[in-house]
Amino acid sequence: MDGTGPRTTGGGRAPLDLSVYLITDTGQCGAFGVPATVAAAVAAGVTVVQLRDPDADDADLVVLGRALVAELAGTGVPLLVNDRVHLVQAIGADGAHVGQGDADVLDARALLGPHAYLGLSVQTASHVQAATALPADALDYLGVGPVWPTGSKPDAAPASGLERLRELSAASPWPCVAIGGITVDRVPAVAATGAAGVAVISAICGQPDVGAAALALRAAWDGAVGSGAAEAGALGGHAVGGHAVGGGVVGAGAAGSGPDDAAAGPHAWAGVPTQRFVL
Ligand code: TZP
Ligand code: MG
Repeated sequence: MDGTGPRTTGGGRAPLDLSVYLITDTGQCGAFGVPATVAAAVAAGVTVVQLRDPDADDADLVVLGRALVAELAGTGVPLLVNDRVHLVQAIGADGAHVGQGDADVLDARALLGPHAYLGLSVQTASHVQAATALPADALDYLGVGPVWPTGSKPDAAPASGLERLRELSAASPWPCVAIGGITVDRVPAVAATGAAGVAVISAICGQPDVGAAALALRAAWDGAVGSGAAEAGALGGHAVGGHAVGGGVVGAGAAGSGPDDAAAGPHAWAGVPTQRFVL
């Protein structure tokens, strides 16, 4: 490492750019479809995609996941699989995201190996505390929420609000992505808590113009964290707030983020301009 590239976490994983994180919902994507939604959203600046379809059986999820892998090829945007850690390899995804009631984190990490990403949902301070007892490189990030009520997950925990998000983000040695009821208007309040990004379903899936919806989230996040809006014009295309969009991106890692930086303070990754390369 020469000090200029992205910092790495355990297993040599480059830190994730969690800033605008799309979770797919096959029903909400409707006739437009999940792959087209992902393509439009990523072209507009989404930085992580999570494949989530609790109703699909394993075989159908693998087919859909492979379609997303093909859609994301060359973009540098990672695909994570919700819950079903055992399908990550068959799909060719980059990792998984598990909830409190899903696979044990260490079992999931053992199945995934050291190079895949792994995120964990938390709702309470004791969830964060339990996670911090794990080896730091077992996880890459925490998902915190629902922050606001959500219609997208019928069995979601009660909404816990911005103060809880602030508290858990501060307590977490990993970057935290906020989830649940997040709209464009709520992005600045989320960014002010020290969270590393916003994870959404309904703010993108099923929107009349998926690309415009994702672009609005991208612009809201970049505006809120002040990540070099002035230099965006120099990147060409539909550059928004320092993130080049409208084309593929590679090298989605953010400098100085993740567990390695815990000593620098709980918010070492917040607002750090993302290192991205336009294809
Ligand atoms: N986990 C906690 S809330 C939620 C999940 C999967 C759903 C978020 O969906 P939306 O539509 O962005 O509120
Ligand atoms: Mg789950």
